[in-house]
Amino acid sequence: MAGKAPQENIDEAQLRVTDVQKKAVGIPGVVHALEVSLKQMGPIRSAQALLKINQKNGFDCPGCAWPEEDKRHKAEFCENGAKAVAEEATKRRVPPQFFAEHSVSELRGWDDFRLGQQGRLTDPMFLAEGSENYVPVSWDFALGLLADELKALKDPNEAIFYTSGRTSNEAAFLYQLMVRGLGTNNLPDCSNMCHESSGSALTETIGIGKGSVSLEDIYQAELILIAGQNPGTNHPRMLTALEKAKKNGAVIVAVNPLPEAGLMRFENPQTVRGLVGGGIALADDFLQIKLGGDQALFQGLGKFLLEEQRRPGSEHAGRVFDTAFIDSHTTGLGEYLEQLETVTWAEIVTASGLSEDQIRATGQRLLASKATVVCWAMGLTQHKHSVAMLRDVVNLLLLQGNIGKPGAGVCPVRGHSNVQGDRTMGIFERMPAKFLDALDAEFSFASPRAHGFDTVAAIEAMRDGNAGVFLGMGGNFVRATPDSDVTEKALGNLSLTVQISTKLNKSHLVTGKQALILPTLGRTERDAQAGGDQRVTVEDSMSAVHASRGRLAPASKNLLSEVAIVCRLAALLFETDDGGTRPGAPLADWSALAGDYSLIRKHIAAVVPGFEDFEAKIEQPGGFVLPHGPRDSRSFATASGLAHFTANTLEYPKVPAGRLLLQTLRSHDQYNTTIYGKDDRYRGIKNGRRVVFVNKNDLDALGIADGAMVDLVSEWKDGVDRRAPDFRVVAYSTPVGCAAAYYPETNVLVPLDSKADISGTPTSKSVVIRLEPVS
Ligand SMILES: Nc1nc2c(c(=O)[nH]1)N[C@H]1C(S)=C(S)[C@@H](COP(=O)(O)OP(=O)(O)OC[C@H]3O[C@@H](n4cnc5c(=O)[nH]c(N)nc54)[C@H](O)[C@@H]3O)O[C@H]1N2
Ligand SMILES: Nc1nc2c(c(=O)[nH]1)N[C@H]1C(S)=C(S)[C@@H](COP(=O)(O)OP(=O)(O)OC[C@H]3O[C@@H](n4cnc5c(=O)[nH]c(N)nc54)[C@H](O)[C@@H]3O)O[C@H]1N2
Ligand SMILES: [Mo]
Repeated sequence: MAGKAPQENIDEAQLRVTDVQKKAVGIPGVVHALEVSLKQMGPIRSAQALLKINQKNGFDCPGCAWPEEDKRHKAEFCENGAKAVAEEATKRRVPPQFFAEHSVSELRGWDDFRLGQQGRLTDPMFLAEGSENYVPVSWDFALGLLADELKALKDPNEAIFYTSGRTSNEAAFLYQLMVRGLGTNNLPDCSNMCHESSGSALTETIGIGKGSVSLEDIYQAELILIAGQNPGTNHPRMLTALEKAKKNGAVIVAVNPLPEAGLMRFENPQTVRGLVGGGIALADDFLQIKLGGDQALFQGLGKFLLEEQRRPGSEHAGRVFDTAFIDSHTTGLGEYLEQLETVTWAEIVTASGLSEDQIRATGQRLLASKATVVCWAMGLTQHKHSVAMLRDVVNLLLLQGNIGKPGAGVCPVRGHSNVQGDRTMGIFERMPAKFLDALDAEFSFASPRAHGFDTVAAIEAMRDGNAGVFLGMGGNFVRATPDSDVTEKALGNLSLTVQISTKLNKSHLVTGKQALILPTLGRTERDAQAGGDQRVTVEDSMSAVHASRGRLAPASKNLLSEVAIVCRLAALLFETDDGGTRPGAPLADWSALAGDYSLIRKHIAAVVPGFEDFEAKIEQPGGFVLPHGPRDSRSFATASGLAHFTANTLEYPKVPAGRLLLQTLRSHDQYNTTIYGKDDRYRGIKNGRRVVFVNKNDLDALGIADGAMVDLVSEWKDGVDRRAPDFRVVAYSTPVGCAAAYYPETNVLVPLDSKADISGTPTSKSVVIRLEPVS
C-alpha cells in the first residue's frame, strides 16, 4: 500500500543537525529511494516504474538531463531519479473534493512540502473571481475561457507563456508555434533562471549555446574540472561516468565553496564494491573557492599558462598553447592575453579566496593534461558576472585547443530533463531569425520579430500592469522566481492565471483574479490518442535526442496530454467555425497533430536543423545526436566563423563588513520547488529546511552561536527590507564570508533587479545578507 500524504507543515522545531557525510550513495541511498517509492507508489507500481526508467522503449527519467549510457544496467538506478519518478507516479490524488474541503486561503498557509505531497491533480479546476474555492469544470469550459481571455487582450504582448523544462519536444514545438501565431514572443522559461548565462557565453564565443562533450569524452578526459555543481544530489548518474573516467586515469578537480559529499567519495550502487562500501574517491583536489570567485580562478589559470608559455627555460615554453588550433580556428587572443597581463595575482587571490600555490598546482594539472573538460552548473550561472566568468572558462579551454577534440570540451550540465530540447524547439523569447523564417515558411504565417519577455521582464510587466494573462506549461512560477513578495503581488494584477500541471503547488494558490488548473499526463504515463499510444522525444545535456514512452495507467481519466491541451487551445484561437484557418494564423491541422505525434515530428524535421528523418532516427536504439559544429568539425557559427577569445575585466562580489554573501541551493530531498522530504542527508540536516550554513569564524566575529535562531535580511540598493524569518544557524565548512541556505524558502531575499549582466539570470548564488538574531 502507498502511504498517506502528510497533513502538517514541516515542524522546524524537530530539526536536528547530525554529522556531515563524506561520501555519496551506497546502501543508504538505495534504501532511501525504495522507501520513498513504496510510500508513494506501493510495491507493484514501484517495480513497474523503476524498471522502465531510461530503458530503451521505456520513459526518459524526469529527474535530470544527464545522458544515458548506451549499455544500460537492468535498472539505471539513481536515488534521486527514483524519487522524481515516485513523486510523479504516486498513488496519491488531489481530486475536486480536496478543493471543496480546502479554500485557497487555507492552502496558502501550507508549505511546499505539504502541498506537493498531496499527489496528482485529477481534473480541470476553476477559481472564479472573488471565490475561495476551486470548482471542477469541463475541458471545454476551461479552454474556452482561456481562449476568450487571450482574444480579449488589447495586445498579444499582454499574454505571458512560461515553460518549465520537462515539456517534451513535441509539446514545446506546438506551444511556441501557438504563442507566435497569437503574435508574441513572450516565452520566458526556467532556463532564464538556470543555464541562460551558459547559453549567452557559449553562443558568443563558440557559436552554439550547448555543451560540446559526449559521455565518451568524459571517459577519455585526462582532466575534469567540476565547478559550481553538486552532482551527488542533482545529477547522481554523473558520478558513475566520473567513476569510469577516473578508472581510465582522469584527474578530477572539484571547485566549490562546499565540500559536497558526491564529489568527495562515491559508492556506486550498480557495483558490488559500491554496495559493500569503501567506494571511490572522486576528486583529487578540492578548491574551496569563495562564492563568485571562479572568474578569478579561471583568469589565474590562464595567467599561469601564459607565464609558462613565455618562461625562458621552462620545459613547456612555447608549447603550452595549441598554436595550430589558435591560428586556424580562433580570434581575439591578443586582447585576452593583455587582460591576463593586467590582472594581478593579489587580486586573483583576494577574489577567489584560493592561494596562488593552489591555483598554480591546478595549472600544473592543465599542463599535464592533453584533454580537459570543464563541467559546471548553477554555481557558475547565477552570479552578476556569470557570462564573463563563463567566457573565461571558454578562453582557458581554447588556449590549449580543448574544444572539438576527444576527451575535451565545455560541459554545462543541464537541470530539467528536457530543458535543452525545449530551447531547440523554440522556447525562447529571442529565437534567431533563421528559426523564425523556417517556422513561417512551414506554417504560412508571419511570426512576430520583436523580442519577448524573459522571466524577470515578465514579472516586471505583471507588476507594472502591462500583462493580463499568464499560462504556465509546467513549473511553479511563483516559487521558482526571485523576490517572492513582489512576484506574488504581480501575479495578483492579472485577470487570469493558468497552470498546466501534474502536481499541486503554490502557483495554483497565488493567482490572478481568476485561475485555472489544467491537469496533465506525466512522462511515466501512457498517452493514448486517436492514432494509438504516442511517444514523445527529449534531448539530453549532450544533444542526444531519443524517444520516451510512458506505460503506467494515467493518474486520472480526466487528464489531457500537454500536446492535446495546446492543440485544443490553438484550434479555439485559430480556427473558424467551419474548420478553416483565420487570416494570419499558422496553417496547421491541430486535431490531426493531437491524434498522431509523428505528424508533429514531420513539422519539426522541416523547421529545425538536425531533425531531418526524425521519425526514422528515433527508431535507432538510443536515438541520435544533433549536429554540433565545434564538437564535430571545429567549425564555429560566430559572425567571424572563428571561436572568440574575449577580454573580460575581473569582477567578484564585494560584501560590506559584518555582512555575508548567501547562495541559495538545493537539499538532497527536493526537486527544485517540489520538496520530497525533510532531510539533507549528506550535509547532516534532518527533519527541517530552515537552516543557514555559516563559517564558524564568521559566527564568532558576529557573536552568534552555532544553533542560534536568526532572520536572514537581504540588503540591496533599493533599501527594501527583504526578510526570511527564523533560520537555524549551522556552523559549516564554507569559506569565510560565504553562507548557504535552501531555495525556494530564500527566494524572498533575491531582489528582482539583481540579475546577471547579458543573460538576465537572477543572482541566486550571490545575495548580500545580514543575520539578525531572533530574541
Ligand atoms: N535531485 C535533484 N536533481 C536536480 C534538481 C533538484 O532540485 N533535485 N534540479 C535540477 C535543476 S533544474 C538543475 S539546474 C540542476 C542544479 O544542479 P546544481 O547546480 O548542482 O544545484 P545547486 O543545488 O544549485 O548547487 C550549486 C552547487 O554550486 C556550488 N556553488 C554555489 N556558488 C558557487 C560559486 O560561486 N562557485 C562555485 N565554484 N561553486 C558554487 C554550491 O555549493 C553547490 O554545490 O539540478 C537538476 N537536478
Ligand atoms: N533562489 C533560487 N531560485 C531558483 C534556483 C536556485 O538555485 N535558487 N534555481 C532555478 C532553476 S535552475 C530552475 S530550473 C527553476 C525551476 O523552476 P520550475 O521549473 O518552474 O520549477 P519546478 O519546481 O521544477 O516545477 C515543479 C512543478 O512542475 C509541474 N510538473 C512536473 N512535471 C510536469 C510535467 O511533466 N508536465 C507539466 N505540465 N508539469 C509538470 C508540477 O506541477 C510541479 O509542481 O528555479 C530557479 N529558481
Ligand atoms: Mo535548472
